[in-house]
Amino acid sequence: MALTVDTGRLGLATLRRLPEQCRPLLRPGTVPAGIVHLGLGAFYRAHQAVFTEAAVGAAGGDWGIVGVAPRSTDVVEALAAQDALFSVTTLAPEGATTRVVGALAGVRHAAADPDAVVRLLADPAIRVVTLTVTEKAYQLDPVTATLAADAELTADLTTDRPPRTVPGLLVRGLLARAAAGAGPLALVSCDNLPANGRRLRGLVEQCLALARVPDATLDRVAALLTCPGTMVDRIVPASTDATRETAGRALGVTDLAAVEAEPWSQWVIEDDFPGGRPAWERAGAVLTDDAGPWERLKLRALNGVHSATAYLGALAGAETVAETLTLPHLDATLRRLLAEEVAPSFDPPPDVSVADYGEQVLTRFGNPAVRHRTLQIAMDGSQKLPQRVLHTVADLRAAGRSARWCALVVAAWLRFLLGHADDGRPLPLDDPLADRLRAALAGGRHTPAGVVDAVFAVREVFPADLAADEEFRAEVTGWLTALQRHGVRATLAGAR
Ligand code: CS2
Repeated sequence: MALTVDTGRLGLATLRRLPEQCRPLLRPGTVPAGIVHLGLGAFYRAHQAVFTEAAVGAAGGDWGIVGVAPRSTDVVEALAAQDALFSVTTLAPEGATTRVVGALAGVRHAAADPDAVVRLLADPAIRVVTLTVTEKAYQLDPVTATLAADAELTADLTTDRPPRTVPGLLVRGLLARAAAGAGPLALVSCDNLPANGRRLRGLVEQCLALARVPDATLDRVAALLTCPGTMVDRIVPASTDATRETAGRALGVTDLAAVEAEPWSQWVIEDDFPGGRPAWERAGAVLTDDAGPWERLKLRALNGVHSATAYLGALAGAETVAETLTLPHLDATLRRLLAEEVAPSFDPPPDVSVADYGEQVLTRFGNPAVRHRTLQIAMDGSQKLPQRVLHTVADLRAAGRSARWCALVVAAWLRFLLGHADDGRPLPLDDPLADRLRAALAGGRHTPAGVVDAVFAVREVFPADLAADEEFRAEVTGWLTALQRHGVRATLAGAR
């Protein structure tokens, strides 16, 4: 689709033409690089890049960011053509505002030149490496967090070829850094994984073991590294032509790397940075000793409810989250999920009320200006459901409580896996375990009990004790029966 604005391209040369309120806080090229970021998706550009720009703008420091795209070429090409500048449009219900962000000091495409990325990770000027690569890129079993390396990662770790996977790049970079004596590094996962810092350290250790690295080298790498945990939060739908058009209108120049996001933005970071860090607290981030309670709050009360909304909405034929929230009775169902199950399942951070947080979440989901597609959130369910819903179930069941509303979410996912919405339209299954899940369901009669039996046997998603929990199975089977017979609307109307 042709863009309506054709008055030039965003870049250093056109900065002065931007309306004053749209200009970046930093000018790329003026802040030396101190951070490497892996994963240049929309979420990163609207979240950590914005925090870091504000922190450096307020407090200074050599914390320019070199952004590395592990796979996608489009974003690197767009950013390279724009001197690493891009805009973020904030979608408040009352109107949109667009601003250019100048946090990136440069961009690289890992697939085009993996060795350059390895050298960068070994560069003493780089003291922080952050990651937003999505859950599946870690190649860890979602339940046990043990390494489930595919053929590409195995080849990265056991041969000399240039690395092609994210863990492969990291490990090669860390080995090069240890060999160069380049000083300590904080490796920071900003993905929605439980205990993401510990998982990332576990990933690195398991990869080094698979690579048969000698003990002395293992010790040197371990001594280099901290892996602070984080909680990251901002709703950032995938960019579309409409995103780029809105940005183009506001800026007066074309921005092919434009992103859009809701107004809310939160970042909680464990303060463990041996080589220093930007003054992120000056940008509103919370620095803490333990991000665990924040992470549980966010994964269970936001992401769990997001997945619930996405599966129920997709089955009911709703295109976006905001549209799903207008389904009769959905709101009441999500409130009961939050109050009766999510809230009692864990201890929240001090002075935080899960009830208030849940209300904010529902208001955020209802923001009509944000067009977040249910099918985008429905992706990769096998990687998401454990920490978003099944950990809540495990904690409730261990305390002798029922997990009825969580069972509805699981049932909605199972029905989604069967591949058809309530009106018969096909639903795509985009999941790294798609083949396993399809095979589990193949051939069987799709009775509710048969579907539960088949999918509960997938150990990467359902741990054995949960799969053996008869009461929980019965709840899921009951909801799935209702969903299959009557559809989402009638099931919600009759939900007690
Ligand atoms: C969403 C998240 O796509 C998804 O699975 O639940 O990306 C969500 O929008 C963010 O975590 C919000 O911080």
